[in-house]
Amino acid sequence: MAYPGYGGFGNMNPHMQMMGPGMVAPNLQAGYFGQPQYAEGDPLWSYFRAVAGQDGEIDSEELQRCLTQAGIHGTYTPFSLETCRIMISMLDMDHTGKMGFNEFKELLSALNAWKQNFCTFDRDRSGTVEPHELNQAILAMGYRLNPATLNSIVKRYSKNARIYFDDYVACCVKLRALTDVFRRRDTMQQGFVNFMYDDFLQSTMAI
Ligand SMILES: [Ca+2]
Ligand SMILES: [Ca+2]
Repeated sequence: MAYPGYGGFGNMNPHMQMMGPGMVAPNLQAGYFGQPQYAEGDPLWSYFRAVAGQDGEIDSEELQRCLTQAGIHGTYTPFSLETCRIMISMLDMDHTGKMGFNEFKELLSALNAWKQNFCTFDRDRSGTVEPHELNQAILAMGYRLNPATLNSIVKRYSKNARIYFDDYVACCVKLRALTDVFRRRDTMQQGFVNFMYDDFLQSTMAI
């Protein structure tokens, strides 16, 4: 298999995939439909509500502000707006263009894992890792990519032969999202799928 076997973001809400656009969801809440409402008892819920504001969902500016204030980046440079946009589009399973509660929770746990991963490579805490360390990180996450693919990823996400934390996260987000798009269609897990042109663009342009 060419990609990790762990459950990706695409599997986080199986109910959602069964709901067509015309169907009325029970317990409708912005960004949180099709699932039982256990958000109220969740310690993150009020934090999410505060960040999301009136529309009940988190957009890229709200996300950037919240991640910066929460100090998720630690000693590293705070996330750029572009990386926040990528995070949202990657998790936007219900196509609202913004981040709902479950999507937000999923992001926070992924971010913590990626940060830990980055820190293990950035031993001198310079805020950057070497290209070959990005290779190792990608392999350590379970992706099996050939050297040419790894090279093109490194080229895309490095600046002056270094990879910054922000770009590293953008890379992880995109790799995971595109892998999920592919995997959802690769039902036989054969490592190849057929895409119609429109389908391909719809799946990849949004990310
Ligand atoms: Ca909002
Ligand atoms: Ca959403």
